[in-house]
Amino acid sequence: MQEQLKQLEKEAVAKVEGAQSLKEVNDVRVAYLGKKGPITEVLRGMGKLSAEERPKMGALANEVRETIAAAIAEKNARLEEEEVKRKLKEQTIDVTLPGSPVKTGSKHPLTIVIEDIEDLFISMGYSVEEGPEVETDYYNFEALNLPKDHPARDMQDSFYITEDTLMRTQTSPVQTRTMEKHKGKGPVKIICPGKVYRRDNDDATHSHQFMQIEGLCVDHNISMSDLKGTLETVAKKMFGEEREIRLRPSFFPFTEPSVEVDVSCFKCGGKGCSVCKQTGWIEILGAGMVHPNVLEMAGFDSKQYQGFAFGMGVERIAMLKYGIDDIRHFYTNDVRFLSQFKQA
Ligand code: 2NL
Repeated sequence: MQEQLKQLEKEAVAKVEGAQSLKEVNDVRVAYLGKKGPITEVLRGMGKLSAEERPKMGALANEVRETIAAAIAEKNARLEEEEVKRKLKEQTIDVTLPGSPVKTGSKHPLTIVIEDIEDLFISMGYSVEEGPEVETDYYNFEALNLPKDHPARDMQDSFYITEDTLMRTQTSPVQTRTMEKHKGKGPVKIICPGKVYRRDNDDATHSHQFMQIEGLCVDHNISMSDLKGTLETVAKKMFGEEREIRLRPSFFPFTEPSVEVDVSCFKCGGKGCSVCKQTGWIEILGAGMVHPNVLEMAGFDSKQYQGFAFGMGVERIAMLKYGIDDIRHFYTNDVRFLSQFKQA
């Protein structure tokens, strides 16, 4: 019996030593130390032993059990340590490697131009105003000195909702609405960016829907020189500090006098090139002194108050600034186009 127990101990310890994994060690434990294991089996035969031999054999059996258990504990500890070492090696992270880039979107070029102009005017004490895109005939035309049957309405044909409501053709109605709210008291200093609509045949430079920014400044003693100084600041901000502006006489029903504003060519500096069509100048916006009729209809005394106003097409500015050749690029949402306008 003693021999048997010693033999079992040898066998079990050898198997523990040879085990390759925690699971194999556990299998050995179950096989040798379990209730149905060979040691228990041997001890069942103890009944045949004498009274002196029985406790000796019991003590030996316990010793064998403990030896096997100790071998198992030691092996487990070694296997676990090896496992940790293996994992550490396998999962090493090189913290000096560059991170994977995060893809960020970018602003729409029209948004960039609008925000640049907004920032500039806010810095000069203006506020940004918005208003409805579906307008009444009154605010879109009448209040801007364009009475029914005025020939200048032909150039601004629109999409009509009813006889009297239409998609606005300019953002000026926001300005007349804002002037009304001031109840004849200046100053009014606002810019109005937004979508406008025209009945037009779309091509590379025309769209039935586009964006406009209009500006309005109404106060005492406002003159053409205020207009010129302000627009020169705009031109320099948008096209570079070296730019100059030039005013040419023009006509708008809502301003008198009216001007067309050119900026010296940012490509050739004014010598003449393909961008400025050899003239050295590029037209960027229309402007003028607010017509007295417009001031009066909005509740201002035109003897006490004067104002200047201007309007520009945002697409046109963006096309010039970024060298875009087709207005339709702005609306077709091609990421290859849009991703080119990342701001610094
Ligand atoms: C252009 C010309 C212009 C205005 C817009 C305006 C607004 C009020 C009163 C007077 Cl409330 N004028 N706006 C003035 C002159 C020109 O736009 O070519 N736009 C694309």
